[in-house]
Amino acid sequence: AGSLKARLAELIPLKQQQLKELKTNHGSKSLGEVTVDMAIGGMRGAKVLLWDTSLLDSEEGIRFRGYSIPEVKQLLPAAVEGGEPYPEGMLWLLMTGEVPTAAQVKSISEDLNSRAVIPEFVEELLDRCPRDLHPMSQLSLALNALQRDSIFAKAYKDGINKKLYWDPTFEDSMNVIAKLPLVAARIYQNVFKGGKAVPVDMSVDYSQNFANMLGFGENKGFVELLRLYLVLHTDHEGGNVSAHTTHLVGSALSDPYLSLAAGLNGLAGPLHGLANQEVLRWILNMNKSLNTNNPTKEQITNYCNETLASGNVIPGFGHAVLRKTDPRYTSQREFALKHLKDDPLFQTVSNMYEVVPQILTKQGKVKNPWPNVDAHSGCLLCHYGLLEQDYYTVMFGVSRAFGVLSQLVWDRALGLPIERPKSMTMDSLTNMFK
Ligand code: FCX
Repeated sequence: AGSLKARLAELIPLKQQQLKELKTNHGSKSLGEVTVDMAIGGMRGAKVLLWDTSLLDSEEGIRFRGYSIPEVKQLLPAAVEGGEPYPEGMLWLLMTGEVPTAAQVKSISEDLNSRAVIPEFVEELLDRCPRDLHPMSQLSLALNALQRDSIFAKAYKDGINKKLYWDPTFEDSMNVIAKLPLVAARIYQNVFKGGKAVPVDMSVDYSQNFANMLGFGENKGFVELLRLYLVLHTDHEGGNVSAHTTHLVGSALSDPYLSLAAGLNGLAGPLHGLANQEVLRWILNMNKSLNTNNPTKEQITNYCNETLASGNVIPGFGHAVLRKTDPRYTSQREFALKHLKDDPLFQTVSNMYEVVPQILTKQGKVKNPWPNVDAHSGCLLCHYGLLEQDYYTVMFGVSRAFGVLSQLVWDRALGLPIERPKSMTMDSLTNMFK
């Protein structure tokens, strides 16, 4: 009693009833037309997904269960007075829609710590990966291997009643979230450091543990940054590649390990989560070519124009849905202004904020010239000494698990069906409008 799972068990019948009423009362109503452009153009704007954990407004940005980022920061329990919220609290909020108490947050930390072990064969698998296998590929590999212990897969094989699917989905999801820092830290240690494995400390929170394992546990600023980072990257409604993929693969009743691994393979694309790595690489290449660590706005402008002229995107800018500065960017900027105002890399990121939107607007085809979440995260991590860009998307992935797996639990609780949209051939479309 009082646990997250017990609360979910109470909420599920209410939500099932809400869905039933939605279907009965409004099932046949239209959400708008589907145009040929939508079928060709990556389904932009087509309202065809159910996703409860967060909702994105193109002007205002993300709301998690109805709460904006400033509200989340204010409402969720924090480790340090006036500091960053615990991601554990975010998990409670995403799963239940309710703001947890400090005691409930603590119960999540303890629950996750108790689940934080990985089998030896997965450790060996990671240890045997060549150093030049991308950290995201290693993450995905490890998740697929951890799938051996899926409780959902076993329950399905044993003939579990479909009404109970959510229970093993919840157990798997909590296990995955608990195990991710161990996997992620092992990858970091193997690829970039001496391969040191730090055990879980049962008395501390998720972020402190993850920081300990990465080798940054003593650095209180880094731990606070990690809390913020893990909160901000959790969820961005259902249509982005990692969220939609997890949901899609899960709809075939693939278990949470397989579903999340699929989602993370999408996060590893440069137009999605890998953009955080690309941003830093782009800035460092610029600095290298100009032989400075603090380029002027004019130099940045010239470098942007070169990037565009060579047929590349400026990473960290633009968005498929957002039409304003991403509040996840703004929140990281506030963190930087508070903790690392004079960092030259932050100054470059700030200067880019001043010049890039105008350049992209002038180019005339970008629908959103403003920065997204990925434009800022790398500079913060660098400030605290986590310099290895190839690793950044792994941290994004650890956080993203919180959102997409919370929704996956609800997908199974609500009995959502296998996804199967209709596709068309070019000829069939051409003939349709002859
Ligand atoms: N630099 C240069 N050109 C850009 C651009 C950018 N930052 N953003 C968009 N464009 C271009 C597109 O490539 C497209 O060109 P095309 O017509 O020649 O194909 C045109 O502008 C219209 O694209 P638009 O409708 O504005 O954007 P999309 O919805 O198609 O794509 C993304 C959105 C995010 C993929 C796009 O803005 C982009 O490539 N940005 C850079 C990569 C990035 O930062 N991704 C991270 C996004 C996010 F926050 C995340 O998922 O993590």
